[in-house]
Amino acid sequence: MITQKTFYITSPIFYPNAVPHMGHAYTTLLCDILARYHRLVGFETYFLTGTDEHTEKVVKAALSAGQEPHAYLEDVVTRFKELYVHLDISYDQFIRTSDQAAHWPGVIEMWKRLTSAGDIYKSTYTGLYCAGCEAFVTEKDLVDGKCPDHGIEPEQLKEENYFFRLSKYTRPIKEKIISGELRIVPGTRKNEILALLNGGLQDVSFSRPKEKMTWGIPVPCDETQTMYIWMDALTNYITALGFGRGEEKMYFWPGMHVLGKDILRFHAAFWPGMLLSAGLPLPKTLLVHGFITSGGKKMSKTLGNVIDPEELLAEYGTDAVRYFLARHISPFEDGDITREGFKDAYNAGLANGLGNLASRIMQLAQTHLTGPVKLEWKPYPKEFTEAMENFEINKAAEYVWSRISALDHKITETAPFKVIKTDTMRGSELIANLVHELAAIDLMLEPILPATSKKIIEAIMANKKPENLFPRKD
Ligand code: ME8
Repeated sequence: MITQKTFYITSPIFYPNAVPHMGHAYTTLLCDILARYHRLVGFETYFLTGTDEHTEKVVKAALSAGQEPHAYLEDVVTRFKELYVHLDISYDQFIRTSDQAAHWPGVIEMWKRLTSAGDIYKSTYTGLYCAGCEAFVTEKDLVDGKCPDHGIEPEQLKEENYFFRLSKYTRPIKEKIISGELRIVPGTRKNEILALLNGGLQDVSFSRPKEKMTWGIPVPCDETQTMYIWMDALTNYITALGFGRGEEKMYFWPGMHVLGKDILRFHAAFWPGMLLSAGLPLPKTLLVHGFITSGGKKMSKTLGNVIDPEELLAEYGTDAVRYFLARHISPFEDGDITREGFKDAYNAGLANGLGNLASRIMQLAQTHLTGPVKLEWKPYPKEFTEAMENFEINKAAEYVWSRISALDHKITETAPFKVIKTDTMRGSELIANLVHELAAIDLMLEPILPATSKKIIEAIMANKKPENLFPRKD
């Protein structure tokens, strides 16, 4: 029997309380590149994204927009889906936590499993809550009394809730992270979470009184309580596979999660704790990326440094944005984007780089070869696969661009346009070699710049110069 290798990758499910921004575009693009790469190398791949809708932020945003929450959500979800079309995101499923048929049964099943394991109990929560993070926080999470991520003062709460016995799982979670069974990439993030685990995990409040959380999934057997949003949200990674409703795609589990550093502890502590309690395997990998800033600062309307992904996409096109994010932002560190930097990178890497190279080579081929070269399939080079397998997308892209400049030099060095004047055979051979090398580069471009890669391979197969792929921008 042939069992196909599977690859399951998820983005966080984003809050639809505002239109998507560059950070959402970045995370989802990382997932997309990895999903496309794994499909190409033969994995049965499933790529999940979606929206995390049971947040009071949505209710507030809808109110201030003068809309009813459901209508507001439809509009914002449409904006996310449009962004994904414009960015060429090849997701297999877009899950919405308000989907009572797809998502709710699995969350209810999860709650029941935690309860049967004896891990849910009622108690009083006294403490702080940050509505921005949708998290119970402590004084030490604050800077000048405010949440550093959201710049707001948390609310003081005293309420009766159901708690999840997360403390019980501190040790097994730690062991699985140390052994690499739950791999956390990069190492800096692994160390960060191990330091947290060394301090011991506290039990967490897993529900809120219904009058405070009007919007959400009711706790089974207690209508007066609504499930805590992170309990509901994290479970999406398996409800999407049919957990609690037939398990049709559960064979993809466990998979990998891609997320930003802001939500590491939910993914590396809460979620593994829930899975252990429910008797399910932990995710294989968490890829935790940094934050994108603009001019070294957090993007903000007040600073006027917000770069809207849709604006860049409209001005430069899909693959230009994919190129910048893939090559010029490291998934392991914080990255920066400015309009000037974007334009320079575009002109250097795409207009003068890839675009010019493809056009020079295919111009020669079209003029001097009698027909298309015969393409041979070659496996990906080790430098490329290693970078991809370590999730170092920027390194993989860097390698591709090193091959692009090497090929550029080869044209100058071998000068087939001169050779062909005196030796037609030798000249044609040199040109055919250039086309073969262009095709090898193009195959590596496929997960990164899918549309451009397709145009180049079509030009090669038709032995024709492609249209101007990346016009220079002044
Ligand atoms: O946290 N740079 O949703 P969210 C890079 N609903 N990535 C960024 C970023 C930035 N400046 N800002 C945000 C939530 N992100 C929850 C998730 S998952 C079960 C629930 C990205 O809309 C990054 O991936 O606030 C970050 O983790 C995520 O958006 C937070 O998205």
